[in-house]
Amino acid sequence: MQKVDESRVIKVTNTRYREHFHIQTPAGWLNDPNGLCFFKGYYHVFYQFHPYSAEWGPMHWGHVRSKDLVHWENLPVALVPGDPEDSGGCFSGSAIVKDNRLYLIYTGHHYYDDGDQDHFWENQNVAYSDDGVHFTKYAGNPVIEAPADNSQDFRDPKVWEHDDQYYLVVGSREQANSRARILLYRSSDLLQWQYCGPITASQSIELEGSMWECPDLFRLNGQDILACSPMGIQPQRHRFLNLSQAAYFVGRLDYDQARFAHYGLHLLDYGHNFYAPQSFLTPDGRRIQFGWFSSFDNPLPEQDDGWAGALTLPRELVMHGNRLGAIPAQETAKLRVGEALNTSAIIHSPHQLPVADPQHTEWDLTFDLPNDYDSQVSWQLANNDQLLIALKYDQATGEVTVHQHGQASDRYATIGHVHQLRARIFVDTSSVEIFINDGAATFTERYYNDQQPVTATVAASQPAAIAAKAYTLDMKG
Ligand code: DQQ
Repeated sequence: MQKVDESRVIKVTNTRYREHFHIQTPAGWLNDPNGLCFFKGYYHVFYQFHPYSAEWGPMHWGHVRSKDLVHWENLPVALVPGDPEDSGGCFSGSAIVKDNRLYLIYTGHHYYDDGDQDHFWENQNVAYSDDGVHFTKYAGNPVIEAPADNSQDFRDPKVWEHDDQYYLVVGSREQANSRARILLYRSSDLLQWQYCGPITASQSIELEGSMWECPDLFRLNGQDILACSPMGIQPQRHRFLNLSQAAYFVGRLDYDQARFAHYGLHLLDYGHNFYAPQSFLTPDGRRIQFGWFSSFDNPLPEQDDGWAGALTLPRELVMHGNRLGAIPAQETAKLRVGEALNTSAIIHSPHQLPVADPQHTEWDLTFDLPNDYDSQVSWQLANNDQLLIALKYDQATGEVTVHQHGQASDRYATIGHVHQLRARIFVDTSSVEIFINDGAATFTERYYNDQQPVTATVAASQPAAIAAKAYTLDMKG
């Protein structure tokens, strides 16, 4: 088993954009959340990690654990690449507990020796741990190799248990037509896997994508959900505007026929920066998801400071009508270190919400819109020179719009015509997460502020009542 070369590990050189209550690396690069689970009294979160620079590089699995899902303890790197079955990286995967042992199932990434980073092959591997801290790679790796009709893309296994069997889905691209598909495997021991076949495939690259990374299949309120991170979808008016997106299908998995029948593809989050989410079941039966504050379209200024990327807060997935939505996990209340504001007012022209630390604040805003059909209400975070993030709801279009400073275009979610808008907004040093109307829409955003003071302001196009609560948040609290 490879080890981290401590002499090459980088350090954070400037804390100006460091988050206060989100999972981030000690230093170095982070992308997808991996291996979410609850094991021997701790929640575990792993993440795609490059400890030697603030750029994406040979992928390790970084590791944190928590007793309460919001206060995290850094642990030693769980998986280091470079062994024969993960020579080019330990790519994304998932975790499951069996017989008191924690199993990680992850993708081994391999480059051919032609120096071309786009020329690779992938297989699936197992590692295990009895203490949840130290991991051993299984001597019989790989446990799954790609089927003969597969292209080089074959990654991100997500495992679960059903009727005393283990199943996993893996993201795949078929060789013949270059389209995304999801493959299903079954096992009784997590080590010997039987191929069940492709359960569904993209109907068109333009509309549904060429590769579905990080698939996640789970049951919620009597429906089967296939979440995935499609690459290659073309923008459709106000939808699918990011380079890569996180999306889902609602349907039903037929385990015997290995078929997932489903309705159309929907966005999981409408913001600029959300990708590769993964979910798991808490011991009390909630489906909790973490995502990566992705950045494909814009530079990450924190790379100059020796780190990059963060994971979202834990979100509880809920069905909102026949759509999948998310609300902040109830544990986020444990991050509150003080009440910052509790007020109500009739607002019209811009109205500042005075809190001590607007960049480390949870906002809970309820707008009661007047009984007409074209009111607009808004919330924004700004410094003296720049609008950093702005949220607007327009009754006439039924659309919520989010603007992020520096982004070429806004992002949109249609929630329909409502008379009450509740926005729960979590602002950290360089991220904002917005939850609208208990699961109707979420927006996940990064922002970078270099100037004080920062202020939060609400406004309405016609007089509207607002109830505003705010709490200061900190993981150290
Ligand atoms: N990131 C991992 C892959 C996955 C991609 C590599 C998604 O396993 O497909 O870091 O962001």
